[in-house]
Amino acid sequence: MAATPVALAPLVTCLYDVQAFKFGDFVLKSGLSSPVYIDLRGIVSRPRLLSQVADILFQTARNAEISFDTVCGVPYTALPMATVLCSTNQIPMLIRRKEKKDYGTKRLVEGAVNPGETCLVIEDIVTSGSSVLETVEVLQKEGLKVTDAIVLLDREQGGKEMLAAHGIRLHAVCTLSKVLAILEQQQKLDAEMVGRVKRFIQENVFVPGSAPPSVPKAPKELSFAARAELPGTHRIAAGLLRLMQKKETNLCLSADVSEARELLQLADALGPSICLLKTHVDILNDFTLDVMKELSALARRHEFLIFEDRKFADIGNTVKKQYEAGVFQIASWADVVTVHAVPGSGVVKGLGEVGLPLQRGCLLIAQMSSAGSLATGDYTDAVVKMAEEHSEFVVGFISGTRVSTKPEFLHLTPGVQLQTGGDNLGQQYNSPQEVIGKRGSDIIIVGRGILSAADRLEAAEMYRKAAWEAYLSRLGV
Ligand code: 5BU
Repeated sequence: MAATPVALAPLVTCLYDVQAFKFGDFVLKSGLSSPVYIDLRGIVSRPRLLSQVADILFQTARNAEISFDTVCGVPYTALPMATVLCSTNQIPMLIRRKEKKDYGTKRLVEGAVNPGETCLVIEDIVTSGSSVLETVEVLQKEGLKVTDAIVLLDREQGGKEMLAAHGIRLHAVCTLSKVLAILEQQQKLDAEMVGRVKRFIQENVFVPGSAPPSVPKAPKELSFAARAELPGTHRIAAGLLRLMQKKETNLCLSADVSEARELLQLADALGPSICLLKTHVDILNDFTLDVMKELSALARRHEFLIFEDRKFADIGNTVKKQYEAGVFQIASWADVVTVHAVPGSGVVKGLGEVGLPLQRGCLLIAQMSSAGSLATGDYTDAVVKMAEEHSEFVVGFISGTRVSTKPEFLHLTPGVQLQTGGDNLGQQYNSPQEVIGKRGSDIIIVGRGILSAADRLEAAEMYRKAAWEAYLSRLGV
């Protein structure tokens, strides 16, 4: 598609005419003294200008050849811009609420949220990039992909670089230098003021990590080794984090096979490459407790943990029995199990009564990888809260993205393959780089990506390396 150039001079002139740019001496919200003040809020009162701005934002997205399913404007100034853009071009829109979630049970993102879809973020003006990032993180927490943001005006104070460090490409319709050049050429600004503004911009570039006073500093990313030593880290999580660091692996094998012999062969051959081996024990045709004893011996030899993906989802009294007894006696051999939070906290309490004395842990399912999953938004938030209230037994989450900022919790993500796509029953795949590098998860769970390969060990090593490298680059190593 040939790019249509965006005519900047008429736009800048219109913005100047509506007094969007003020030059003089101002004190910004951050406390900084600035020779320039930009306020694009007046655009909403000029319908023709608002339409023009929306068209230009859309044209900029097209010129950059970005593909997206939905659009979300950063509240509030960019909201009407996104609305006009979406309405004109018949694109579904999402609204991000700005209110903190403790104000009630309202959703943080309104509109049809389909996890896995790509959302384009629209912003009016970017300085440090923190407002865009805040919206991006809320959208990602809902399972949406965000790769690009379009901004009407980039003040060129480090926002583009900061967002790039978080995997977001920022495309600016216009930069502050360009505005200065146009206004100087139109003799609306003298050379002295242009010089002052340019110096101000250069002297106030926010380098990633040194946030401006008004922007809360992002918590420093801790290594797996450091997270293992935090006082609040669960014993199981600490052990797992240590072995991950030692073996340099954040790969969990989903060993979805139906014969015990194949399960044990896989555990022996791939054991050195993995930190966890995940089972669906009820898939096995020839389950015996002796098989699980052999599996436990292999787990000790190769240093990985056993994870039964049981997805307990009943009242506490029932799950307690399902966990401890019956044919499978899961608690006797599984270090961790998955749990649905839907019954309420009784499910965790019931399992804890059996698991805690055995020093076991559980993972709460905060999001699922399957299309149309109902585990999103408020539900996910409630799961995180439940985990925090039961951190004696909950070691982390199954989720597509990082859902908790607490480094004590682990995030494990299924639906991972090197090739993105899905199966014909709703599974959706993301790459290890996307899951670990961009969405902030810790461990990838891979089944068919490895099991369907001609050489399973070679495939496991490929996944191990991809996930480990994504983790290292996240740390900035
Ligand atoms: P796959 O072959 O890589 O698609 O297998 C994924 C495994 O993870 C499989 O055992 C699922 O039961 C499991 N899984 C999942 O795919 N998605 C989820 O949200 C949860 C578990 Br929870």
